[in-house]
Amino acid sequence: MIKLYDYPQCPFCRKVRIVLAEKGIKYERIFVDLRKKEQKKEDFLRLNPYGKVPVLIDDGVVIYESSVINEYLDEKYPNPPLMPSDFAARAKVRILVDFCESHFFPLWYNIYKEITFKTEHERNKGSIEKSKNEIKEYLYRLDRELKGQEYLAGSYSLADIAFTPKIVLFESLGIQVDSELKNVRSWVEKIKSRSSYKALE
Ligand SMILES: N[C@@H](CCC(=O)N[C@@H](CS)C(=O)NCC(=O)O)C(=O)O
Repeated sequence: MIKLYDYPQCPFCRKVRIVLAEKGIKYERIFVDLRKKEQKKEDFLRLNPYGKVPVLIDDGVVIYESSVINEYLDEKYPNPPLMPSDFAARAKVRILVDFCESHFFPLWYNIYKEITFKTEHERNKGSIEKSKNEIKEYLYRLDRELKGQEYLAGSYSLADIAFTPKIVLFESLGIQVDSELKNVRSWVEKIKSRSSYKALE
């Protein structure tokens, strides 16, 4: 059976759990206690030299990096497909996944860490506001990407899945989606209504 080395609240582990849920794949979930630095122990570093979750083991093959894991799962377990078949559309999904992880995530994480790890008094409010404003610009970009379609690549894909663990915390992080961003608003609702959304737990 597939093994997933996992930490429940990790947004990267959540991405992988959503793919496993979408594909109905059964797997064993192995809790890695990040607070106890279990990810930096020798045994774990042999699986992932970066010392980070998620790590997936399938048929003895060890894979790390959530976006790589998700593409592996989609190729090995193609039903339902989470990538379009057309080459150009596949490239577009990868652009959006990269946009999510390399550009959107750092802003989101800046807000997350300020709110999660600091007291109200310690928080850098200016930095939170700056990240929120930049995220707002990115949400306008997503709204344009979504124009005329239900999901980022037309049909549901790894691009939507990359954003899902960030979306789930919008409310608690105080990230608002402007009312004029109708495409983003209905996309968020569609994502939340999928049964795989429960895999975030
Ligand atoms: N680029 C990696 C990032 C994974 C990552 O940052 N995981 C965090 C938890 S959310 C982690 O394991 N942090 C522990 C550490 O850096 O020591 C991926 O996509 O899988």
